[in-house]
Amino acid sequence: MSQNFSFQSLAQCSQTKARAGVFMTPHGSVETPRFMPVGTLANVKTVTPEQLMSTGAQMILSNTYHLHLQPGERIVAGGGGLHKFMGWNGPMLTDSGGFQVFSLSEMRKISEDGVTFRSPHDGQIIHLTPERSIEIQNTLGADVIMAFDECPPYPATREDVQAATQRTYRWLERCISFHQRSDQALFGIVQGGVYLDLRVQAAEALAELDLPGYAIGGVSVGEPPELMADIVRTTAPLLPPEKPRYLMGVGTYREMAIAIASGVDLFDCVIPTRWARHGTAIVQGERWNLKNAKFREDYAPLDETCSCYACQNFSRAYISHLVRSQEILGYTLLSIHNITELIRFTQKIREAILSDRFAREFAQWLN
Ligand code: PRF
Ligand code: ZN
Repeated sequence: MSQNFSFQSLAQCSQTKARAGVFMTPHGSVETPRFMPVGTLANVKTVTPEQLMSTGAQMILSNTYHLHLQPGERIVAGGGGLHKFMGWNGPMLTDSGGFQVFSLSEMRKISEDGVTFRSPHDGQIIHLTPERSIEIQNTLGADVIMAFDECPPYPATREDVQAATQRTYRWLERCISFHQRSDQALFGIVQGGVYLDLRVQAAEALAELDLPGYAIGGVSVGEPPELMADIVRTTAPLLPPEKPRYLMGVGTYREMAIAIASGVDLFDCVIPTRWARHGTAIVQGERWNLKNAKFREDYAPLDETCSCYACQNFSRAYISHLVRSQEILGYTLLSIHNITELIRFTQKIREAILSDRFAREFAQWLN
Protein backbone atom coordinates (compact mmCIF):
# COMPACT_ATOMS: atom_id res chain seq x y z
CA MET A 1 0.00 0.00 0.00
CA SER A 2 1.07 3.60 -0.49
CA GLN A 3 3.06 5.34 2.19
CA ASN A 4 1.22 5.89 5.51
CA PHE A 5 -1.94 4.09 4.50
CA SER A 6 -3.26 0.88 5.98
CA PHE A 7 -6.56 -0.84 6.56
CA GLN A 8 -7.07 -3.19 9.44
CA SER A 9 -10.20 -5.25 10.01
CA LEU A 10 -10.81 -5.54 13.75
CA ALA A 11 -13.94 -7.66 13.79
CA GLN A 12 -16.07 -9.63 11.38
CA CYS A 13 -19.80 -10.27 11.82
CA SER A 14 -20.53 -14.00 12.16
CA GLN A 15 -23.76 -13.87 10.11
CA THR A 16 -23.11 -11.22 7.45
CA LYS A 17 -20.05 -9.89 5.62
CA ALA A 18 -19.98 -6.77 7.83
CA ARG A 19 -16.65 -5.78 9.31
CA ALA A 20 -15.39 -3.09 11.67
CA GLY A 21 -11.99 -1.67 10.89
CA VAL A 22 -9.58 1.23 10.94
CA PHE A 23 -8.38 3.02 7.82
CA MET A 24 -5.14 4.93 8.47
CA THR A 25 -4.23 7.94 6.33
CA PRO A 26 -1.44 10.55 6.59
CA HIS A 27 -3.96 12.87 8.30
CA GLY A 28 -5.24 10.39 10.87
CA SER A 29 -7.40 7.32 11.07
CA VAL A 30 -11.00 6.57 10.15
CA GLU A 31 -13.01 4.08 12.16
CA THR A 32 -15.17 2.06 9.78
CA PRO A 33 -17.95 1.60 8.85
CA ARG A 34 -18.42 5.35 8.70
CA PHE A 35 -20.42 8.03 6.93
CA MET A 36 -18.38 10.87 5.36
CA PRO A 37 -19.95 14.35 5.07
CA VAL A 38 -19.65 16.10 1.71
CA GLY A 39 -17.70 19.35 1.42
CA THR A 40 -18.06 19.98 -2.30
CA LEU A 41 -16.47 23.42 -2.57
CA ALA A 42 -13.84 22.99 0.18
CA ASN A 43 -16.44 23.44 2.91
CA VAL A 44 -19.31 21.47 4.36
CA LYS A 45 -22.07 23.97 3.71
CA THR A 46 -22.96 26.17 6.71
CA VAL A 47 -20.71 24.23 9.13
CA THR A 48 -17.23 25.20 10.42
CA PRO A 49 -14.51 22.52 10.68
CA GLU A 50 -14.73 22.82 14.47
CA GLN A 51 -18.48 22.14 14.39
CA LEU A 52 -17.88 19.33 11.91
CA MET A 53 -15.41 17.70 14.28
CA SER A 54 -18.10 17.74 17.01
CA THR A 55 -20.42 15.63 14.79
CA GLY A 56 -18.00 12.70 14.88
CA ALA A 57 -16.89 13.30 11.30
CA GLN A 58 -13.50 11.73 10.69
CA MET A 59 -13.11 11.84 6.92
CA ILE A 60 -14.77 14.32 4.58
CA LEU A 61 -14.80 14.73 0.84
CA SER A 62 -14.51 17.44 -1.73
CA ASN A 63 -14.81 17.65 -5.49
CA THR A 64 -12.27 18.00 -8.28
CA TYR A 65 -14.88 19.30 -10.72
CA HIS A 66 -16.07 22.14 -8.48
CA LEU A 67 -12.66 23.14 -7.15
CA HIS A 68 -11.12 23.15 -10.62
CA LEU A 69 -13.82 25.57 -11.80
CA GLN A 70 -13.73 27.64 -8.63
CA PRO A 71 -11.28 28.79 -7.24
CA GLY A 72 -8.94 26.55 -9.30
CA GLU A 73 -6.44 24.05 -7.90
CA ARG A 74 -3.52 26.50 -8.12
CA ILE A 75 -5.17 28.78 -5.60
CA VAL A 76 -5.86 25.85 -3.27
CA ALA A 77 -2.22 24.72 -3.58
CA GLY A 78 -1.10 28.31 -2.96
CA GLY A 79 -3.03 28.20 0.31
CA GLY A 80 -1.03 25.17 1.40
CA GLY A 81 -3.21 22.44 -0.13
CA LEU A 82 -6.81 21.46 0.54
CA HIS A 83 -6.39 20.61 4.26
CA LYS A 84 -4.73 23.90 5.19
CA PHE A 85 -6.81 26.00 2.77
CA MET A 86 -10.10 24.88 4.33
CA GLY A 87 -8.89 24.35 7.89
CA TRP A 88 -9.65 20.63 8.07
CA ASN A 89 -6.64 18.70 9.31
CA GLY A 90 -8.30 15.25 9.25
CA PRO A 91 -8.50 12.66 6.48
CA MET A 92 -9.92 13.93 3.18
CA LEU A 93 -10.96 12.47 -0.14
CA THR A 94 -11.54 14.14 -3.49
CA ASP A 95 -13.88 12.74 -6.11
CA SER A 96 -12.43 12.70 -9.61
CA GLY A 97 -14.88 14.93 -11.48
CA GLY A 98 -16.25 12.56 -14.10
CA PHE A 99 -19.51 11.92 -12.28
CA GLN A 100 -20.04 15.63 -11.59
CA VAL A 101 -19.40 16.59 -15.23
CA PHE A 102 -22.15 14.20 -16.21
CA SER A 103 -24.65 15.24 -13.59
CA LEU A 104 -24.03 19.00 -13.58
CA SER A 105 -22.75 20.40 -16.85
CA GLU A 106 -24.33 20.86 -20.21
CA MET A 107 -22.86 20.12 -23.61
CA ARG A 108 -20.60 17.37 -22.39
CA LYS A 109 -18.98 15.12 -24.94
CA ILE A 110 -17.25 11.91 -24.08
CA SER A 111 -14.45 10.27 -26.05
CA GLU A 112 -11.75 7.72 -25.35
CA ASP A 113 -9.48 10.57 -24.33
CA GLY A 114 -11.83 12.13 -21.78
CA VAL A 115 -14.77 14.48 -21.32
CA THR A 116 -15.27 17.91 -22.86
CA PHE A 117 -17.80 20.32 -21.38
CA ARG A 118 -18.68 23.96 -21.02
CA SER A 119 -17.95 25.66 -17.71
CA PRO A 120 -21.24 26.72 -16.10
CA HIS A 121 -19.37 29.78 -14.73
CA ASP A 122 -17.93 31.45 -17.81
CA GLY A 123 -18.84 29.19 -20.71
CA GLN A 124 -15.24 28.26 -21.48
CA ILE A 125 -14.60 24.81 -22.93
CA ILE A 126 -12.92 22.45 -20.47
CA HIS A 127 -11.40 19.09 -21.27
CA LEU A 128 -10.99 16.61 -18.40
CA THR A 129 -9.02 13.42 -18.90
CA PRO A 130 -7.86 10.74 -16.47
CA GLU A 131 -4.42 12.42 -16.42
CA ARG A 132 -5.87 15.90 -15.86
CA SER A 133 -8.12 14.66 -13.06
CA ILE A 134 -5.17 13.01 -11.30
CA GLU A 135 -2.98 16.07 -11.85
CA ILE A 136 -5.65 18.32 -10.31
CA GLN A 137 -6.15 15.90 -7.41
CA ASN A 138 -2.36 15.71 -6.87
CA THR A 139 -2.34 19.51 -6.72
CA LEU A 140 -5.32 19.67 -4.32
CA GLY A 141 -3.63 17.18 -2.00
CA ALA A 142 -6.43 15.10 -0.40
CA ASP A 143 -5.38 11.83 1.27
CA VAL A 144 -7.56 9.68 -0.97
CA ILE A 145 -8.08 10.49 -4.63
CA MET A 146 -10.55 8.79 -6.96
CA ALA A 147 -10.00 7.35 -10.41
CA PHE A 148 -11.63 9.21 -13.31
CA ASP A 149 -14.63 7.12 -14.32
CA GLU A 150 -17.71 7.14 -16.51
CA CYS A 151 -20.94 6.62 -14.61
CA PRO A 152 -23.62 5.54 -17.09
CA PRO A 153 -27.14 6.83 -16.53
CA TYR A 154 -30.09 4.63 -15.54
CA PRO A 155 -31.63 3.19 -17.56
CA ALA A 156 -28.98 2.45 -20.19
CA THR A 157 -28.55 -0.40 -22.63
CA ARG A 158 -26.20 -3.24 -21.85
CA GLU A 159 -24.00 -2.21 -24.80
CA ASP A 160 -23.66 1.36 -23.52
CA VAL A 161 -22.96 0.24 -19.96
CA GLN A 162 -20.41 -2.32 -21.14
CA ALA A 163 -18.62 0.34 -23.18
CA ALA A 164 -18.58 2.75 -20.20
CA THR A 165 -17.37 0.04 -17.84
CA GLN A 166 -14.54 -1.03 -20.11
CA ARG A 167 -13.56 2.59 -20.75
CA THR A 168 -13.55 3.19 -17.01
CA TYR A 169 -11.05 0.34 -16.69
CA ARG A 170 -8.76 1.80 -19.39
CA TRP A 171 -9.04 5.21 -17.71
CA LEU A 172 -8.09 3.61 -14.40
CA GLU A 173 -4.90 2.24 -15.98
CA ARG A 174 -4.08 5.76 -17.19
CA CYS A 175 -4.81 7.19 -13.71
CA ILE A 176 -2.46 4.65 -12.12
CA SER A 177 0.37 5.45 -14.58
CA PHE A 178 -0.02 9.17 -14.06
CA HIS A 179 -0.47 9.29 -10.27
CA GLN A 180 2.67 10.76 -8.66
CA ARG A 181 2.24 11.19 -4.92
CA SER A 182 2.85 8.27 -2.57
CA ASP A 183 1.17 10.27 0.24
CA GLN A 184 -2.12 10.00 -1.67
CA ALA A 185 -4.01 6.73 -2.10
CA LEU A 186 -5.71 6.21 -5.47
CA PHE A 187 -8.99 4.27 -5.24
CA GLY A 188 -10.44 2.46 -8.28
CA ILE A 189 -14.17 2.58 -9.05
CA VAL A 190 -16.30 -0.39 -10.13
CA GLN A 191 -18.97 0.51 -12.68
CA GLY A 192 -21.28 -1.87 -14.54
CA GLY A 193 -24.72 -0.38 -14.07
CA VAL A 194 -27.42 -2.86 -13.11
CA TYR A 195 -25.82 -5.65 -15.17
CA LEU A 196 -24.47 -8.00 -12.54
CA ASP A 197 -22.19 -9.92 -14.91
CA LEU A 198 -20.55 -6.62 -15.93
CA ARG A 199 -20.16 -5.75 -12.24
CA VAL A 200 -18.50 -9.12 -11.57
CA GLN A 201 -16.09 -8.69 -14.51
CA ALA A 202 -15.20 -5.15 -13.47
CA ALA A 203 -14.74 -6.01 -9.78
CA GLU A 204 -12.54 -9.02 -10.59
CA ALA A 205 -10.41 -6.99 -13.01
CA LEU A 206 -9.98 -4.16 -10.47
CA ALA A 207 -9.17 -6.57 -7.63
CA GLU A 208 -6.15 -7.77 -9.68
CA LEU A 209 -4.65 -4.27 -9.61
CA ASP A 210 -3.79 -4.22 -5.89
CA LEU A 211 -5.03 -0.67 -5.29
CA PRO A 212 -5.07 0.87 -1.79
CA GLY A 213 -8.89 1.00 -1.84
CA TYR A 214 -11.95 0.34 -3.97
CA ALA A 215 -15.21 2.14 -4.61
CA ILE A 216 -18.53 1.00 -6.00
CA GLY A 217 -19.86 3.72 -8.31
CA GLY A 218 -22.83 3.97 -10.62
CA VAL A 219 -25.50 3.28 -8.00
CA SER A 220 -28.16 5.64 -6.64
CA VAL A 221 -28.66 7.04 -10.15
CA GLY A 222 -32.40 6.32 -10.25
CA GLU A 223 -32.46 2.51 -10.22
CA PRO A 224 -34.97 0.73 -7.94
CA PRO A 225 -33.63 0.07 -4.40
CA GLU A 226 -33.73 -3.74 -4.83
CA LEU A 227 -31.38 -3.41 -7.80
CA MET A 228 -28.95 -1.30 -5.79
CA ALA A 229 -28.97 -3.94 -3.05
CA ASP A 230 -28.29 -6.69 -5.64
CA ILE A 231 -25.43 -4.69 -7.13
CA VAL A 232 -23.80 -4.08 -3.76
CA ARG A 233 -24.31 -7.67 -2.56
CA THR A 234 -22.72 -8.97 -5.76
CA THR A 235 -19.87 -6.47 -6.06
CA ALA A 236 -18.53 -5.76 -2.57
CA PRO A 237 -17.51 -9.34 -1.68
CA LEU A 238 -15.38 -9.54 -4.85
CA LEU A 239 -13.19 -6.62 -3.77
CA PRO A 240 -10.04 -7.48 -1.78
CA PRO A 241 -11.00 -7.95 1.90
CA GLU A 242 -7.79 -6.34 3.14
CA LYS A 243 -8.63 -3.00 1.47
CA PRO A 244 -11.26 -0.36 2.33
CA ARG A 245 -14.49 -0.38 0.30
CA TYR A 246 -16.44 2.79 -0.40
CA LEU A 247 -20.00 3.03 -1.75
CA MET A 248 -20.26 6.36 -3.55
CA GLY A 249 -23.19 8.73 -3.08
CA VAL A 250 -25.18 6.52 -0.71
CA GLY A 251 -26.32 7.64 2.72
CA THR A 252 -29.73 6.41 3.81
CA TYR A 253 -30.08 4.07 6.78
CA ARG A 254 -31.38 1.06 4.89
CA GLU A 255 -28.91 1.37 2.00
CA MET A 256 -25.98 1.79 4.37
CA ALA A 257 -27.06 -1.11 6.59
CA ILE A 258 -27.43 -3.44 3.59
CA ALA A 259 -24.09 -2.31 2.15
CA ILE A 260 -22.32 -2.75 5.49
CA ALA A 261 -23.76 -6.28 5.67
CA SER A 262 -22.08 -6.86 2.28
CA GLY A 263 -18.70 -5.63 3.51
CA VAL A 264 -18.73 -1.91 2.62
CA ASP A 265 -16.78 0.43 4.94
CA LEU A 266 -17.30 4.03 3.76
CA PHE A 267 -20.21 6.16 2.52
CA ASP A 268 -20.89 9.72 1.45
CA CYS A 269 -24.05 11.59 0.60
CA VAL A 270 -25.25 15.18 0.36
CA ILE A 271 -28.61 14.31 1.96
CA PRO A 272 -27.93 15.47 5.56
CA THR A 273 -26.65 18.89 4.50
CA ARG A 274 -28.99 19.37 1.54
CA TRP A 275 -32.06 18.50 3.58
CA ALA A 276 -30.85 20.79 6.36
CA ARG A 277 -30.87 23.69 3.92
CA HIS A 278 -34.48 22.83 3.10
CA GLY A 279 -35.40 22.93 6.78
CA THR A 280 -35.57 19.16 7.15
CA ALA A 281 -34.24 17.21 10.14
CA ILE A 282 -33.48 13.49 10.14
CA VAL A 283 -34.84 12.17 13.44
CA GLN A 284 -34.74 8.45 14.25
CA GLY A 285 -34.91 7.63 10.56
CA GLU A 286 -37.79 10.00 9.82
CA ARG A 287 -37.84 13.28 7.86
CA TRP A 288 -39.20 16.23 9.79
CA ASN A 289 -39.98 19.53 8.10
CA LEU A 290 -39.29 22.14 10.78
CA LYS A 291 -41.53 24.64 8.99
CA ASN A 292 -44.49 22.48 9.98
CA ALA A 293 -46.87 24.36 12.31
CA LYS A 294 -46.69 21.64 14.94
CA PHE A 295 -43.11 22.65 15.80
CA ARG A 296 -43.84 26.34 16.48
CA GLU A 297 -44.34 25.83 20.20
CA ASP A 298 -42.54 22.54 20.64
CA TYR A 299 -39.78 23.23 23.15
CA ALA A 300 -38.26 19.75 23.16
CA PRO A 301 -34.88 19.20 21.49
CA LEU A 302 -34.97 17.78 17.94
CA ASP A 303 -34.01 14.37 19.30
CA GLU A 304 -33.87 13.68 23.04
CA THR A 305 -31.34 10.91 22.51
CA CYS A 306 -28.93 13.01 20.42
CA SER A 307 -25.82 14.53 21.96
CA CYS A 308 -25.13 16.99 19.12
CA TYR A 309 -24.66 20.71 19.76
CA ALA A 310 -28.09 21.52 18.27
CA CYS A 311 -29.98 19.02 20.42
CA GLN A 312 -28.07 19.89 23.58
CA ASN A 313 -28.73 23.64 23.35
CA PHE A 314 -31.83 24.42 21.27
CA SER A 315 -35.49 23.49 20.89
CA ARG A 316 -37.57 22.47 17.89
CA ALA A 317 -39.47 25.75 18.33
CA TYR A 318 -36.26 27.76 18.09
CA ILE A 319 -34.98 25.91 15.02
CA SER A 320 -38.45 26.17 13.46
CA HIS A 321 -38.34 29.93 14.03
CA LEU A 322 -34.88 30.21 12.45
CA VAL A 323 -35.83 28.15 9.43
CA ARG A 324 -39.09 30.08 8.89
CA SER A 325 -37.07 33.29 9.03
CA GLN A 326 -34.44 31.83 6.71
CA GLU A 327 -31.74 32.53 9.28
CA ILE A 328 -28.46 30.83 8.39
CA LEU A 329 -28.04 29.53 11.94
CA GLY A 330 -31.10 27.34 11.38
CA TYR A 331 -29.36 25.56 8.48
CA THR A 332 -26.17 25.27 10.52
CA LEU A 333 -27.96 23.64 13.46
CA LEU A 334 -29.89 21.25 11.21
CA SER A 335 -26.69 20.34 9.33
CA ILE A 336 -24.88 19.63 12.59
CA HIS A 337 -27.76 17.46 13.78
CA ASN A 338 -28.27 15.58 10.49
CA ILE A 339 -24.58 14.82 10.03
CA THR A 340 -24.30 13.69 13.66
CA GLU A 341 -27.35 11.49 13.16
CA LEU A 342 -25.97 9.63 10.11
CA ILE A 343 -22.51 9.23 11.61
CA ARG A 344 -24.07 7.98 14.84
CA PHE A 345 -25.97 5.35 12.85
CA THR A 346 -22.76 4.02 11.30
CA GLN A 347 -21.00 4.26 14.66
CA LYS A 348 -23.74 2.22 16.37
CA ILE A 349 -23.37 -0.38 13.63
CA ARG A 350 -19.61 -0.41 14.18
CA GLU A 351 -20.04 -1.04 17.89
CA ALA A 352 -22.58 -3.77 17.14
CA ILE A 353 -20.14 -5.48 14.76
CA LEU A 354 -17.37 -5.29 17.37
CA SER A 355 -19.49 -7.30 19.80
CA ASP A 356 -21.21 -9.39 17.10
CA ARG A 357 -24.70 -7.97 17.65
CA PHE A 358 -25.08 -6.44 14.17
CA ALA A 359 -27.17 -9.06 12.37
CA ARG A 360 -29.61 -9.32 15.28
CA GLU A 361 -29.91 -5.65 16.25
CA PHE A 362 -30.08 -4.22 12.74
CA ALA A 363 -32.30 -6.96 11.26
CA GLN A 364 -35.10 -4.37 10.69
CA TRP A 365 -32.86 -2.55 8.18
CA LEU A 366 -31.55 -5.64 6.44
CA ASN A 367 -34.68 -7.04 4.81
N1 PRF B 1 -18.47 7.92 -9.78
C1 PRF B 1 -17.82 8.96 -9.16
N2 PRF B 1 -18.39 9.67 -8.17
C2 PRF B 1 -19.64 9.32 -7.79
C3 PRF B 1 -20.35 8.27 -8.39
C4 PRF B 1 -19.74 7.52 -9.44
O1 PRF B 1 -20.28 6.58 -10.02
C5 PRF B 1 -21.59 8.21 -7.74
C6 PRF B 1 -22.68 7.26 -8.02
N3 PRF B 1 -23.83 7.52 -7.32
C7 PRF B 1 -21.59 9.24 -6.79
N4 PRF B 1 -20.41 9.90 -6.83
N5 PRF B 1 -16.58 9.28 -9.56
ZN1 ZN C 1 -28.91 16.32 17.33
